[in-house]
This record gives sequence, structure tokens and C-alpha cells, in this order.
Amino acid sequence: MATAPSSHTPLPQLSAPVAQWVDSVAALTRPDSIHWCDGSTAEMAALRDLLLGRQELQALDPATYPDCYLARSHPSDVARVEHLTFICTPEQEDAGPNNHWMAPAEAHAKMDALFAGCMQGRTLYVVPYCMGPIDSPYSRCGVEITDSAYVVLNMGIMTRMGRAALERIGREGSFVRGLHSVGELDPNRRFIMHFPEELSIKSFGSGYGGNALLGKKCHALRIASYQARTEGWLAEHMLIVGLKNPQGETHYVACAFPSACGKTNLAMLIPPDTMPGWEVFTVGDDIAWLHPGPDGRLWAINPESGYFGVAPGTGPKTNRNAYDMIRKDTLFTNVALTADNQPWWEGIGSGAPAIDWLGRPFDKANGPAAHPNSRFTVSAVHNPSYTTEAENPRGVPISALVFGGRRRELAPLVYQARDWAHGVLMGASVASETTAAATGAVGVVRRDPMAMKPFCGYNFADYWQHWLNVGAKLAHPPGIFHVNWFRQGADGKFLWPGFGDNLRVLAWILDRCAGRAQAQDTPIGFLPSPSDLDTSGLDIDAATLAEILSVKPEAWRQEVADIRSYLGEYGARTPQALLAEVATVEQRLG
Ligand code: SAT
Ligand code: MN
Repeated sequence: MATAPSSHTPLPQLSAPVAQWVDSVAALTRPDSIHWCDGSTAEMAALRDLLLGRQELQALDPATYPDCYLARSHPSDVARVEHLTFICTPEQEDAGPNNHWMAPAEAHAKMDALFAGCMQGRTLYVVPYCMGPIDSPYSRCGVEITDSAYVVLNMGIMTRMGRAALERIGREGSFVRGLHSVGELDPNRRFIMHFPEELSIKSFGSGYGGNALLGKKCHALRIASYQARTEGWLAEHMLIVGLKNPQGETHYVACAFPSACGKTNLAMLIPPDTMPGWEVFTVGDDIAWLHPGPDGRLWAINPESGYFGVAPGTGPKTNRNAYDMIRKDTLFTNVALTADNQPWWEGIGSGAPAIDWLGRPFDKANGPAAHPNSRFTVSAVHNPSYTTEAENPRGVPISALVFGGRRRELAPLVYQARDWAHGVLMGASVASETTAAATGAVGVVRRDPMAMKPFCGYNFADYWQHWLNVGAKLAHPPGIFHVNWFRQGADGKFLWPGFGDNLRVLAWILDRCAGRAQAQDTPIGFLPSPSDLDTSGLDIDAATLAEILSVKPEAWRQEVADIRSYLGEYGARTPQALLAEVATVEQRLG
């Protein structure tokens, strides 16, 4: 007899497919015990106490940082590992030149050999989660099986985790299967494998961030981008921010920047004093799921419920909201400590490090005190600029999409695409200097289309075509823009102040969308003249402003040639419409 799910139903009975999968994984991994997570506060407290008891977690000063804890990852396990991340489709072409590929059978065999018996002596946690508001038709559920209590704690903050998610899975039947083990944290036995056609993920050998919190990059971007293509929507590496102007109108903007390029800062920016009457609301800081709505506009939900943000650089001047948000109920990973047991990182603006991220007495000869990719995990509701629109099941309507990268040279402060197809080219051409969010060299410029290079679960050429298709369905598409906050002068100093002052650029963007702002027509798109931007009270000289709002035809001819050759790497699958956009820009540049 079917009964309505209730809080008395034992968790495994809520979904037979999940229970069967858990049984088969347990047979392979042979854990000592199995724990089904219900997501309750008591459960989270018990897991935290377990980690404190094992000294895998350390309580911070309760007077200044109540309910805050520090975790230290293995020193070789501090960032995503793109070279060990694979998309496993039957045809290599479907993964594309943008991904590492392995045949599914080979990948399963390799991973199952690693997983065999790996949970002996450990607890297997079953972590049901929902990406997106629990009652949204746009949300998608998954189950992560993991042997890491640290991962469970993070998933409890970053997703709607527990009973309600499992109830939804029970009703819907389908879910993403994510199998994770920290293994021995051996970099030589570490792989993150995705099987988009099976909606499954296998991750072994890392306990860190995007490698291990499988709801985030693995599910909400790699698997979801693939799912979104077949279902007609977009899963993107974008923050979502609401901006209320002094006239009282609120518009939402979604912005794609690579990891560690300021998405969290922009999502919670504080208007400069010289822009009274503006208000900022954060819907999300990392991922947006975008759906064409029945009204012909694009609607966005944030699949996450918390932030896994970069700590270094977060201070009262750069990001006051984040700084205040992480003073309680926050899990820190790989930050340094002060002598009185407060967390510390470069850019925090006060205090001094006594213990570095590795737990050694701080010595500046050893490098930064906090790891450059050290993180905080915190619930979104603690953000002073949080909005309950983040829980709205239909999402928020998007007025503008913004792409950007970290580029010392060339790319101006802001420019606007002529139309959707030109905007898709703009997104496809994003280039950015690499950051500490992934292992490997830092500061090297590489193409990072739509900031999705590490996260697109299929061939970029097909993805660009999908973007073109989605645009064709929108009667009222958002405007598309490109920004660059990171231009530097010959002396290496940033030319634009950034942070709160970025609102000046967003205000111009929204005025363009409303048909209110002026622009100059240039070969690469529409740029504001210096007088089109609100620069009241801004400390920037006219020459610098002119410099970051200019287009240098010679350098751009070189850039466009480079973009053409990059698109050429995708061969015959590159959409003709995109190449036609390149030809138009080439013509305009002369
Ligand atoms: O490690 S994560 O992938 O979660 C963070 C990031 O790179 O954006
Ligand atoms: Mn990210």
C-alpha cells in the first residue's frame, strides 16, 4: 500500500532505486557502517563533533568566531585537478577537445578497481541533495555517496540536503549518482570521472572542493550542462545578482567569470557612497541554471544554497558583506590562524598570522600564511545581501548576461554585443589568466569560453550551437556584455578600482538594456564613452579612463585571428553562425 512520505518513514524506504544503488556500492566498497543523512541540525552537530574528536576539525575562537571551524586538507589536495578530470562519453568527439576523455567501460573498470574495499574501517554516508529550491520544477536532485564526514558537512551547507531531497527523488525516480571516496589522498590515485549519459560521477582520491563536493561543479555544471542541452536550458558558471536603482526598479544580472576572478565579490557588492539609493541582492555567487520562460525572457535559479568562497582578499574594504557573513557558522579550509585562534588570510585587513595553513608556525619565508585557494563554506542566508528570491521556485528574470576574464591588457572595461549571436561569440572568446583555484601554473592567459573551460560536460562546439538555439527561443533575450576589471598599467597597478565601483559599469549595462544609455559603436561592440559612465566621486584620471574604454585595432586584429584559430580547433562542428560573427568583426576592424 502506498503511503505519503512522512518524517517517520525510514530513509531507505523513500526511494527503492537509491536503496538498491547504496547496496551495490556497499558491496563494492565494504564500509563498516552506512549512515543515511537526514540533513538535520542534530546530525550536522554530531558529524562536527566526530571530526573535532578526530582532530580533523578545530574550533576557532568562540568569542569572535562563534560556531566556526578550521579544516586542513592534505597539502597535495588543495584545488581542482583539471588534468585528472574526465568526461566519459561513448564517442570521444562528444566530449570534445575541451575535455579529457576516457571510454566509459575503461573508466568504470579503472574506478571500480580503486573503489573496491576502499571504505573498510570507514562509514559510508548517503547524502541525498536537491540542487535548487526544493519545490522548483527547474531543480534537479542527486545522491552523493562518500566516506568523508567533511564532505557531508559541506554538502549540508552548499545544497538542500537530507530527507526532503530524498522524498523528491522518491517521487521523481531519477537522480544523479555521485560516488566519492577520499581513498588514500594519493595524487597518483586520483580521478574525477563523469558519465553524462548515465547521469553519474565517480570521484576518488581527493577531499577538496570541486573534486569532492559532487553537487557543485561535477553535477551542477558538468552533468547539468549535458542534461540542459537535451532539455533546452543552460547550466552556467555564473553569479546572479539583483540591482535596485534609486527609482526602485530591480533587475537581475548573471555574470560568468572564471574561478577566483571575483564572482563572490560582485554578487554581494556594496554600492559606493557616491551612488546613494542603489541596493544589491545576492541570488547566487557561482552557478546559474537558466531557462527560457513562457514570457520569452530568460529565468535563473541558483542551484546552490551556500558559498564556497575564496578567503584571501576578503576584507572589510573589498567585500564587507562576505567579511561579516563569515563571522559565525562558517567552515574554513586551509586558512591561517592568529595567536588567539582567529582565522587569518592575506587581505583580511587586520591581525597577524601565527600558524600557517599547514599548521606550522608562520614564517614568511614559507610563502603566504593562508593557501591562495583557501576557502570558507557558509550558508547563503548569513549573507547580509541575501534575498529570499533565491528560494523562488520560478527563479528571477535576467536582464543582462555578462562575461569576463582576468586580462592585464587588451579587453576594455566593458563592451556590449550587437545581438545574441555576437554575444555568443563574445562568450566563446573569453580568455583569462589562470588562478589558484586549479592546480597548475597561475597567471597564464588561456581561452576559457563562458568561464566553462573546466566545467562544460560536452563538446564546446555543440555547446555554442546550443547557446545559439536557446537565444532563438527568446522573444526578449537579455543583453550580452563583456567586462574586464583587471586591466593593469605598465607599472603593474590596476587601472580600475573594482569592487563596489563595478556598480558604475553594471548601472550603464542596465541603462543600455533599458534603452537609456549612450554608447560608441566600435568594431568589437558598443562601448561607453567616458561621459556615459557615472564617475562622480571616483578617483580615476581622464587618461586612464580613456585607456580602459578604448579599442586598439591592431591588437584586436591579432586577438580576432587568435579567436578564429581557437574556434578552428573544434573543426567542422564549430557553428557556421559563430564563424560568420568572427568574419563580421574582422571586416569591421578592416
Ligand atoms: O573547488 S571549486 O570548484 O568548488 C571552486 C572553484 O574552482 O570555483
Ligand atoms: Mn566557480
